[in-house]
Amino acid sequence: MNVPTFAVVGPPNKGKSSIVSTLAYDDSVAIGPDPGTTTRSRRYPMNVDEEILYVLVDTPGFQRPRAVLEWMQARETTADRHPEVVRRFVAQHRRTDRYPDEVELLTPLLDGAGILYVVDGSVPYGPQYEHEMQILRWTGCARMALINPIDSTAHIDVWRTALGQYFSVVRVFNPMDSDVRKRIELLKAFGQLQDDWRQPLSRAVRLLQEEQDRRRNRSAALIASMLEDMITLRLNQRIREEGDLEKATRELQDQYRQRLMRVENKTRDRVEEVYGHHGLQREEDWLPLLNQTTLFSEETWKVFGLTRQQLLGAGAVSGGAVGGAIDLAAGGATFLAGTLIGAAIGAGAVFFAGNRLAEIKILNIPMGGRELVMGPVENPNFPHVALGRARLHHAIVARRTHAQRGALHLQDALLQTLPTPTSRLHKALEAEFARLRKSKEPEPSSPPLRAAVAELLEADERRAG
Ligand SMILES: Nc1nc2c(ncn2[C@@H]2O[C@H](COP(=O)(O)OP(=O)(O)O)[C@@H](O)[C@H]2O)c(=O)[nH]1
Ligand SMILES: [Mg+2]
Repeated sequence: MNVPTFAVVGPPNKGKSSIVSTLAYDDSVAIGPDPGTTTRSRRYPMNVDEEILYVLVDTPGFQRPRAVLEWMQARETTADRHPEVVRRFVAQHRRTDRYPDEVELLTPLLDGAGILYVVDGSVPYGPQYEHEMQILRWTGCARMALINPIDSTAHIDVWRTALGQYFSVVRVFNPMDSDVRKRIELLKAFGQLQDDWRQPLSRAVRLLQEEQDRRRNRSAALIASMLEDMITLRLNQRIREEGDLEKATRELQDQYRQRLMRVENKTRDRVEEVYGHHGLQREEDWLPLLNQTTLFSEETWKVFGLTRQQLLGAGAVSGGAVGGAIDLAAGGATFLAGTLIGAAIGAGAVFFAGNRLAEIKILNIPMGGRELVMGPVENPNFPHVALGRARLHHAIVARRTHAQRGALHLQDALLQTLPTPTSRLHKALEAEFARLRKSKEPEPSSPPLRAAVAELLEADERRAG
């Protein structure tokens, strides 16, 4: 089996290891701000279902390309002998410490790897790179150049012209910001390099696309079951002593809020794992799902012109339902308009739409005493907010590459890039949410809800690309 293998080579600190990490979907590749992070060549296979689709070889950068080229030129005869000279160079210096990095990076090329030469499009082109490119040409290997615009695209055009002299294919590729579609385009270009790689690489492209669909569908199932868990959440709290009602209510609301947030966080962890990102830190620059100080504060009750005493008092007298009157930010329709979502949540605006989050009931316990019961979530806006947040998180995770090593930044600005659900989809979601709100028992996972969420995630992905 001829598994397409690519050695990523070039000057130090131009993002070679980052490209390996992104294309191999592997966050174990060492990436660092200092040159010399990579000292040995190492193979990183890309697997789907335990099948190796292709292999990336990370290599150290060129250190003394000029001296190496001079060594080779001193032994030059004719072009047909160039690969042989490269082979001799490696053989003669393998056991010396004169050119350790060049020996390391040339070795996989002698074993038949294709070349991905990586340069930085934000720095000017210069003649010093020609030594490296000349050496690579002498290997006779299939080769392609990638321009990584690390800080800018300022010098891309000049690079393109120069690289075109040495490489049959030249592409711009940013390992930090490339969604699956861009990675797949690159793989297709790799297929042009060598005839016998075309077929395995088009198979790789197909399997990667299928894998992406599987990941999206798995995420949709997780998000759907998150919504089910949230909407149907019911919690109770024992009222231990008479006059304890207020304290018990507060505790119950607190617990309720924490449970909702825990469900959201757990779902986020699992979605990240679906995409092969483990133990990510998350940073949010927008409002938490439920903000205690705004949502459960005295001020919140006052928005309704009522005190907690009044509300609870009325409930206790009638012995029936107590209006929780806890409300969630933002109106339903607003949340569905793509461009307005960002404005509403992003600005941190909390306003109350006149619907409660969940009802609190006081029940008599058969053995004596009373308890408070809260849930399911009644606020019709809440599931839309929770879903909008999950879509944003998913969109960011799905396009994160494994070369990105920092915290996952959940930016509200990105919300505005998510498309508005079609009215058909909105109706389907509303019907599902309404059904869940009425359910007395935790619901088994619902295929229509999963399908609706999956459709939304796919639309998000198309929009982001
Ligand atoms: N902003 C940005 N930084 C990059 C990009 N590619 C690489 N880097 C950074 O550049 C440094 C060197 O990257 P690395 O992949 O280790 O380069 P190598 O020495 O060529 O393997 C690291 O700090 C990376 O985070 C990029 O496309 N954008
Ligand atoms: Mg490196």
